[in-house]
Amino acid sequence: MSTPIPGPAGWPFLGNINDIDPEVPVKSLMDIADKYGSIYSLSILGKRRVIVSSVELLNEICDEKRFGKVVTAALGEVRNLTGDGLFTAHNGEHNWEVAHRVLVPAFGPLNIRSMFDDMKDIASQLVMKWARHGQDYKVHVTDDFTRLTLDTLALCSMNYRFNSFYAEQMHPFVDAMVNVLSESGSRIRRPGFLAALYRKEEYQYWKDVKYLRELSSELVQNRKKHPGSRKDLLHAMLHGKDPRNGDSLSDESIIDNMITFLIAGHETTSGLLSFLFYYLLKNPSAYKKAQEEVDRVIGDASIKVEHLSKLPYINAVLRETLRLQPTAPAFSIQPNNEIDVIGGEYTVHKGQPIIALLPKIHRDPAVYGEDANEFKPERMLDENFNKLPPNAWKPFGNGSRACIGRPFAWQEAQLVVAMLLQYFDFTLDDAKYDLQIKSTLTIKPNHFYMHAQLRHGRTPTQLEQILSSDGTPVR
Ligand code: FDE
Repeated sequence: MSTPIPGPAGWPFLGNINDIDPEVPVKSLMDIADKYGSIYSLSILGKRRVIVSSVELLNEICDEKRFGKVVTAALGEVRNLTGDGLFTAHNGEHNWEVAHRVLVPAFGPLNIRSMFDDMKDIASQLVMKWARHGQDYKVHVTDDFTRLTLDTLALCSMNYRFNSFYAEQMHPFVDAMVNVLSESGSRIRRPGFLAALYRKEEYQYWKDVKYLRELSSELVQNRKKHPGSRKDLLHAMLHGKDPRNGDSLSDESIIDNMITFLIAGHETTSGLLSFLFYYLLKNPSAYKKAQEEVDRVIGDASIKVEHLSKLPYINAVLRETLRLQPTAPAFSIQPNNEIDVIGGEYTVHKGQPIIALLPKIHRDPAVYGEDANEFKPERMLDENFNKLPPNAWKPFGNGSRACIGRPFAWQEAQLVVAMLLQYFDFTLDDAKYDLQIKSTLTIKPNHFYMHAQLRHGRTPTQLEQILSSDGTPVR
């Protein structure tokens, strides 16, 4: 017996396109879930999709024996830029397998630990910027965190410095990347035969794709000429061999993956940091606990990698932020078989993507209770986190296609949050500000500003001395 999947009625051909606000599609998808429940379907320009919003259904579709990642919609468009790189590869593509096996160890805990000093280098630039600007300066939170995450990725993965903190404008690489990503979203909303009407957009899109690939190619060639001794991700891609068949990555594949890391790792992590500060500022008792933890564990010392494992409350704050605001808010899978049944009654077909709508799943009252919409880091402390039912918290995706950059992003976020709480007191620019969301492929707060005041009456010069010390306390 199969039950029809509910959903809003649509127009012929256009389908439900008008039910989705192109500015914040996630919000529209969440609103429709409120009306139609934990499973519904939509049709857009003739393509049908199923959207699931409960932990129970997500748990079922996380079974990789039955379901696997599908690259569709905006992510499908991003293939124009990153080809069969890790993020945009179809399940089972050969280049994915090679790159995955070569890169898993490179993203492993030991390697990530060795990136600590470079991460701290960039984090210190952020800290010094805010210190020197002083407390009257209106910090554009998402912009500065984007500078931070982009520079960190480029430095740690390929020893390239964007030096975003030394420029008023973002690096042209960022503009090109942002444009390609936002066009990837727009292109799926216009049928192919309308492309001719968007000549200007199309021209810019392909120009940006070309620029991004050329710049990346230069970086690869440059490294080949001057190999040096760095064991970063680029090194791993140039010299690593697939343990299974001895294959190496082609230059094309290296470029695909270099751009992939920048795309996958910078907006998601900068969104995470931005949301986190929003929630701390709106929840003074959580803010206080986080800061007390930092003061207790790190005190006046210059942070070291050993400190990071001793910050359970900060960890919980990071997890709780990604629960409420999973910055990659959805991932798509499809059945491995032509046909399957989920929830015991709904028929789903291969080729029809099933979207896991994470911000809804992460607020499932059956798992998180009636206060699921509230920010409560305590529920994410290890002892509670480890008791969550399987697949109740999936901000890093699922199974073999889950986020390879997770340890990287986690270490970076822990470090930055700890340093910022250690050195500054933060306030909202507008005490009445309520969260607004901006969405591209990822989500981040919109129009979010804060102020940063150095603690303990320190001067920027004193702070600089602390940062450059070897970790022994300086007052
Ligand atoms: C991936 C990922 C995912 C999945 C998607 C799908 O499924 O479609 C997710 C959900 C994610 N990721 C999320 C995230 C968050 C954060 C914060 C991050 N992420 C970060 C990062 C950093 C870096 C570097 C990265 N990231 C990377 C990456 C990659 C490469 C990928 C793909 C994988 C495969 O193999 O597929 C991902 N990431 Fe992430």
